[in-house]
Amino acid sequence: MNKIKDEFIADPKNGGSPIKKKITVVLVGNPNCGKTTLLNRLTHSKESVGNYPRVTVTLARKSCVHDGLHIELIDTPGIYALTSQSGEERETREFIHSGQADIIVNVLDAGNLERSLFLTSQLIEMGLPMLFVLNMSDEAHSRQLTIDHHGLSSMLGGPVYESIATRGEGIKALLDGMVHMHRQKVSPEPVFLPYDAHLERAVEKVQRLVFELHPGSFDHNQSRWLAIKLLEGDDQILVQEGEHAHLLEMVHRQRYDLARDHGEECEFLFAAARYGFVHGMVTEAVHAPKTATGFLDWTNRLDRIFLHRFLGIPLLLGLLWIMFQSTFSLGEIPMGWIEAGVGWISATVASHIPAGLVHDLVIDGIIAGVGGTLVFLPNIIILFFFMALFSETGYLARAAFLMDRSMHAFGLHGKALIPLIMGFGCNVPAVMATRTIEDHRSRMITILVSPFMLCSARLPVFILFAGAFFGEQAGLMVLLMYFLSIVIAMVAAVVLNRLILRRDENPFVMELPPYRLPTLRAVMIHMGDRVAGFLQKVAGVILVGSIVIWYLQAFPRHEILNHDYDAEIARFQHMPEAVMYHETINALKMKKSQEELEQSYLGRIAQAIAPVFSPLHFTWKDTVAVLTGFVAKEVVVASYAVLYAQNDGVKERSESLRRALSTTMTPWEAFTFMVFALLYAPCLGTIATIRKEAGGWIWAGYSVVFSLTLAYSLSLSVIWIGGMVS
Ligand SMILES: Nc1nc2c(ncn2[C@@H]2O[C@H](COP(=O)(O)OP(=O)(O)OP(=O)(O)O)[C@@H](O)[C@H]2O)c(=O)[nH]1
Ligand SMILES: [Mg+2]
Repeated sequence: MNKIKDEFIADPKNGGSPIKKKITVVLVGNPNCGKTTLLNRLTHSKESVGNYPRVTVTLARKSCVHDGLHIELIDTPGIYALTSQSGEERETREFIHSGQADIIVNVLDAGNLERSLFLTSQLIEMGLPMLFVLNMSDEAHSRQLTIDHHGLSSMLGGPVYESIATRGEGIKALLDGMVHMHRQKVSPEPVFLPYDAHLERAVEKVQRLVFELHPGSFDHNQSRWLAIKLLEGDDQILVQEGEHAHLLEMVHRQRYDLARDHGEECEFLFAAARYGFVHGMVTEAVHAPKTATGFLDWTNRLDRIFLHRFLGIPLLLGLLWIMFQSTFSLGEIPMGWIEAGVGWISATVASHIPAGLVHDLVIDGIIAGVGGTLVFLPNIIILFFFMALFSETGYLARAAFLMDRSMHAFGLHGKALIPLIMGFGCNVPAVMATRTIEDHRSRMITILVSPFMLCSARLPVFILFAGAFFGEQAGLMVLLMYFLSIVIAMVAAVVLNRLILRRDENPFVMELPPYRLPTLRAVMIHMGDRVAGFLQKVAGVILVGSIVIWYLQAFPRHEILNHDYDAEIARFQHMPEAVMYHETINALKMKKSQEELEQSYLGRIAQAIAPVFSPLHFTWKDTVAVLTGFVAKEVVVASYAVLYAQNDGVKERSESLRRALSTTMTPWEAFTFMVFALLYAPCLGTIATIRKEAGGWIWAGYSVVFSLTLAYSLSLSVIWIGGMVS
């Protein structure tokens, strides 16, 4: 455990009595109740939020100082009950059970109290110091719900606060509450949920034995809680008590007897008692108007349009089309500015560095590579602005709902939708988001197909190629690539289902959150995350990649060329100007640099591998781009930028990469490359995540081999079809 955490200090505000210098507070609540938004407000952080359940899939630690106290806040994946089973839910449960938290903050959705309080009914039995926050109280107000805080507080045995996390309201009071609870060492009022006589008797019996087996370890509250957990069949607690065979046998017998007497499994009996408790509490503390009003009404009305049986899918397609078209066309303008800016920097720097190695490294290596990638920043910003809007308004959950049935047709679990959609951003969080899928086989399929989703790192490749080869249709081509990525993912799922994994049919209901107006802050956080990630890569892997590629193609220097180009160029330069004078000199220079490139390290490596790709009509430069893309897909464009900067015999900066590219390939060849770039092996980051999440290199290796095979065979079919039709 943390060293500082266990240090005690004399508290000046409390007569010098010793308190911990640092406390750990955990935020626990249902999915989508606003825990992460609250954490961001409490600690001024920028963790991802979204208006759909299960955005957070792993613990996040942030800290703040309030009133002289160091508070470490832990954000957890949302859970509906402490008995939840999926990977990310287990993480929350294990953290709560680990006893690392000094205070639990139970975040409740004020507009949905009855559902939120089921988890609360399990938490309060643990007898840990706890605060309750009625978040989203703006929505409760707009629905004209009145909540009796005092009543709720006395029923729950802890203080109840109110907050609107999106607006930062109620944050200070909540922090004050944590500090107060810690300083005053407020211990919670024990809350006993009333179970019926049968259940109580079983609890008492088990509790007595727990007491005997752990003498002096537990107080009454804790032993009761343990007994209830054992009877509820909590697997974690059962494993923990595994060595006490006698206890397990008694638990088993009690569960059996209860199930036989009541005709229902024991966990359902406890759940029914909890629902009863919660329902009673809500009836007492919450007063609602007779008819549904306000935003729920709006949600219903909007859903009638967006989830319409016939209109739903065309609307989804229309919205996606608008998104990609804007990404492309709106992006053009700022792209031009960045291009001009990079050109200016390049020219200015060039004029200050004398010709030579350093000059070439800076101009042809660093500026060409980094600048060539940076121009796609506006596209990334626009795409993520739309993604943030979809996610924050709640439309993303509708998109998932609309596609749900089709997903099942391809043998994918309904829960796979959100990870796949997240894959449009980055495959790494997408693979992590598969934690929400309990079933191992379904999860593995989703992990293996999610790298096919067109991530933002691959987007620059398609924008570059679409712009270079498909003119007016560029936006449509990019959209086509997105569709292709979805179709391939689906087909791959079917193949995987057949190949290695048996088909699984777990029922799944998509939860639809109410529509919410996105706040500027949330949209900014969502976009900021991606933009920062992109810029980090530009400053990191792309910078290094550009230098390495430049080095490999600039060395070894002064190899003997097949032809003495310099002499020939000099001869031409001394001749009187003829009509073809400039063209001839340029052509000679071009040939020279081409030959130099071919003799460079890079040229040799690429030529050694090129035969593998020659059936796809890839030149050795395309091969280089593909190879470097293994590290990170953004590097593909940077590679082209560096390669073509060098090949630009006369170093005419005005020749944009697009134009240079369009002279070396036919549109069919370009499309073949696009298909290959879309599908071939995930980047290193994704491979590492697959290994971690799937639990072994085998799966990571499988993913690489599977995607390479698919990429190659599909690209081969494309070039073959291209050859037939053109
Ligand atoms: N109207 C309103 N919306 C809120 C409030 N707090 C959060 N939200 C919105 O609710 C949605 C869910 O917020 P998150 O913070 O991602 O919820 P979470 O509890 O972390 O969800 P998971 O990580 O999925 O468990 C987002 O769209 C937020 O902008 C609030 O007080 N009022
Ligand atoms: Mg969250």
